[in-house]
Amino acid sequence: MADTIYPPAAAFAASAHADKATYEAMYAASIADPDAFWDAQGKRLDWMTPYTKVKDTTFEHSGVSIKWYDDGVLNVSANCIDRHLATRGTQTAIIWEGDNPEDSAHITYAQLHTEVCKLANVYKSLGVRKGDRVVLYMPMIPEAAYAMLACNRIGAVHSIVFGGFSPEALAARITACDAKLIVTADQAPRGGKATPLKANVDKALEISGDVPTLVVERTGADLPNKAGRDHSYTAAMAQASADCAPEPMNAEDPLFILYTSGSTGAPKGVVHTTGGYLVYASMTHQYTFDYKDGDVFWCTADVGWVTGHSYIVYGPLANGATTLMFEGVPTYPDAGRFWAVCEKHKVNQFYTAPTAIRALMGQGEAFVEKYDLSSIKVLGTVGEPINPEAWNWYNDVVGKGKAPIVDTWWQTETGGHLMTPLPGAISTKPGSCTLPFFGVQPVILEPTTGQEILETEAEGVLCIKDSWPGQMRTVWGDHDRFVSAYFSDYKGYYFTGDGCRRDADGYYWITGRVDDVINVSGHRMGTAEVESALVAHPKVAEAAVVGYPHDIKGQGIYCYVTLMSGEAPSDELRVELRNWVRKEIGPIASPDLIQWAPGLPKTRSGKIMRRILRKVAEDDFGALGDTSTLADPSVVDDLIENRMNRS
Ligand code: 6R9
Repeated sequence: MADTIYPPAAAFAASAHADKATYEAMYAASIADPDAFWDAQGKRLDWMTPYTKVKDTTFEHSGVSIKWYDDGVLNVSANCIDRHLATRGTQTAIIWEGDNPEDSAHITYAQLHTEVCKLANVYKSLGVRKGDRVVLYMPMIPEAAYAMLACNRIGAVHSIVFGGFSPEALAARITACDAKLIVTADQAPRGGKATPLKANVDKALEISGDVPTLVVERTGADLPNKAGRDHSYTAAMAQASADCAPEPMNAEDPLFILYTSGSTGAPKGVVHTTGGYLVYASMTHQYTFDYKDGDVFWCTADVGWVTGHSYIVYGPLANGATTLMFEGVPTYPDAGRFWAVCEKHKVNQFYTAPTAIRALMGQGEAFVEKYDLSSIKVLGTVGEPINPEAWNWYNDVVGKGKAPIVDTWWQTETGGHLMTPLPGAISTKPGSCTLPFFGVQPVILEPTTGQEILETEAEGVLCIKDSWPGQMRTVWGDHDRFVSAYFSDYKGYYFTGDGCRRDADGYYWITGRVDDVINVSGHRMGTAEVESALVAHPKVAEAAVVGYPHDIKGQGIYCYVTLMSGEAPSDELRVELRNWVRKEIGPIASPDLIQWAPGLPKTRSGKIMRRILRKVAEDDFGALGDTSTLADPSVVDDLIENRMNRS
C-alpha cells in the first residue's frame, strides 16, 4: 500500500523559515561547503572572542577528534539570557505549569537573569569553580533551569540525573563525575504524589560519600538536615548578590555531561561542549518547529533527558523564546491535562513522545475535544518510532489536520535533531522521520560488510558520514570508549546503533535499535544494566534481558532468570525481583515479564544467543532459525513452553 503523503499547506510554507526550495538550497550549501554554512550559523550567537576556525573534525578511527569554532570564546548563559535583556527584559522566558493545575508562574528574562546570577554566586560561595561538576537531581521547576544556566555562567559542568532514578543510580553518577555539589529539592510533586528527592540524595551519599547539597524548598516538607553538608536554597539565595559576570568559555569547553545507556556495561557520560552545541540547539529549535518571535513553545520532556536540555532550556532560550516547563504528568488530574495546558497558555508548538500519544489515544477523543487547541501550529514527536495509528490520531484529533507533524529522530549523542521534516518544507509520511537536517549526511550500510548502500531504496544500519556542530565530543573520562562505541564497528562513520530503511523517495524510516539497547516509553535502557541489577540479587544465578513489543511503551522489558540452585521460583520472588530492579535503577527499569529459565540458550563458547530469546519474547518461536550450534538445544523447548507473552 502506498504511503499517504501530507504536503505542507501553501499558506504555512509561504511564511515559514524554510519552504521546499529554501530547504533544498540550504541543505545543498551545507554539504558543499560546511565551513561557510556553519560560519554563517555561528553568527546566531554572541561571541566574546570571535572564532577564526569553524569545522575541525575527523572520524578516522586512528584519531577521532571533533572540534567546532575551536578558538571562539563565549558564555552560554549570556547567550540564553543577557543578550535578550535589552529587547526582551519583560518578555516571559519560562512559563511554569505546576503539577497542581492551579499552580503556574511566568518568569521574565529579567527575572531569569537575576535568579541565575544569584545562584551562580551561591555556587561560588559553596566552592564550585570553573570546570567543576555539579549534579542536578531536580523536579520540573524553574529552579532546574536556573541551576543549569548558573553552572555555565561560572564555567561549571552540569550532569543532570533524572528524578526517577534510584539512590543507587544517582550515587554511581555522583561518583563517576566526581561532583562538587548536588542541587536537588525536598520533594518532587508528580501526578499528585511526591517523589522524595532529598531522601534519595541522603541514601545516595551514604554510598558515594558526602558531597555538599543545595536543597530547593519545593513542598516545604520537614526533612532531616546534615549540618555543614546540606544547604537551604532559599536561605542561600537571600544572601546572594545578583551581580555575576559570565565566565569566558572556550567553544570546546564542556557544557554538560549526560549519562545514557549503551549496549554494554555502565551508562556512558555523553559530553557536549559549549559553542557547537548551542549553535545546533538554537538552529534546530528555530527551523524544526518553525519557531517565531512571540510563540509559546512546549516540550513535555523532563530536563533529565537530552530533549529537555536542548528543547526546554538551551535551544528556546538561545532564541529568546517563551518556553513552557511542566511539572506534572499527562494523566493528572485526568487524561485531558496536556490539552488543558495548551489551551491555558495558548501553546503554539507542542512536542511530546509517541508513548504519551498512545496512552492518551487509549483514553478517547472526548478529553481532547473539551479544549480549544486552535493556537497549535506545529506538533512534534521524539524518542521512538511512531506507529501510523498514533501519528494519524495526533494529526486528526489533536492537530485537526491543520498542524504539520515533525517526527524528529536524534539521540543524546547528537545534541539536536538529525532527521526531521521542516514543517513548511517537507511533505510528511506517517512513521517516517523523512529527511536530514542541514549538514547531516545519513548513510545506510550493509550490516555485515559495512558497505554503503548507494541505491535509493536501502535497508541496513544507520551511520552518519561527517560531523555536525551538536555532536558529542567524548565519553566523560574515557575517550577510548567513545571511539570504540561509535567509530569502530563501521570505520570512518559515526554509528548510531539504529536500523533504518530508505524508501524510493529517499525518505528515512527508523526501524529500532540494532544493539542491546531497548526503548521503553522513549527511555533508553541497556539490557546489560537490567541484567547486572538482576544478578546482583542473592537468589539470581544468571539473567538475560530483551525487549518485546508493548502496546503503550513501545517496548517492554522481558527478563529470563536462572535461580541459584536450591531457590524455588514463586510469584512472590517475581515481585521481589521487580522491586529489586526498581531500587537498583529506578521505576523506568521495572521488568514487565520475568520468566524462570532453568537454562539459557548458549553457544558452545558460552555466548547467550539473544536472537532466540528475542523471538520467544515476541511469541514468534516458529522462526527461531538454526539452533544446532547451541551447547544444549533442549533448553529452547523449555523456554517456549513457559513463555510469558502469549497472544
Ligand atoms: C532524543 C532521544 C535515542 C534513540 C535513537 C532511536 C530512538 C529517538 C526517534 C527514535 C524513531 C524517532 N529515537 N527519536 N526512533 N523515530 N523520531 O530520544 O535521545 O534518549 O538518546 O534515544 O531513541 O533508537 O537511537 P535518546
